[in-house]
Amino acid sequence: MKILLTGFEPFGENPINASQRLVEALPITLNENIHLQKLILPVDEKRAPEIVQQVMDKEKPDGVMAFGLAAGRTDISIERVALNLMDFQIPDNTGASISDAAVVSNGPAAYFSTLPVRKLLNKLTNAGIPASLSLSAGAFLCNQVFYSIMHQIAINKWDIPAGFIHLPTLPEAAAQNKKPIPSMSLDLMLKAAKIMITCLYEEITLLNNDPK
Ligand code: PCA
Repeated sequence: MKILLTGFEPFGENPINASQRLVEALPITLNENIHLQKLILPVDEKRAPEIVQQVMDKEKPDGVMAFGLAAGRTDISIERVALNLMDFQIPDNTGASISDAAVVSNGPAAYFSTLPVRKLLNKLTNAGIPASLSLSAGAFLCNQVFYSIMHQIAINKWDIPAGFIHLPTLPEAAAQNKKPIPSMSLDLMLKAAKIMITCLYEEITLLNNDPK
């Protein structure tokens, strides 16, 4: 089974992007059944959705788990909703600043994550990892990529789960931040990602064995 993982390069005032570090640090196989396809996206509102779409078209993953940094968040935030809205508070890495625009014109207002969000949350908290469900991935690149992934799956009628996870800052980045912000170690994020990917794998296996 192939699971696509995406992270983002650094952006804005964040010299390190925890999502890039996490995706890069994960192995390519989690066990003999789980193969991880890893992709680091530019913080570029034009190229990021194009790149992820091309890779999904080519690779046809069995599931997608996208990651991004949300500096200031206190825990692993499992996003529930992708909104059809771009309203940047800061420019992307090309200097583009977008307000009040749709991700996909005439697309639906929103998509729900199709990851087993409640199960992911319970598995994380049972393992002693701070986590929560989040109602908004913001209106910047993370939400845009999340929405683009969900839209592509919907229009192609692919039967695959996908969703987005926001991460706190890494301690080494928090240590350099002007204001005090919460942080989480890469080790704990790695443990969290492995738990979530395994849970997603189990969910996909369950769905594939469902006779309906
Ligand atoms: N976080 C930003 C974009 C890239 C990233 O890692 C966001 O939350 O939209």
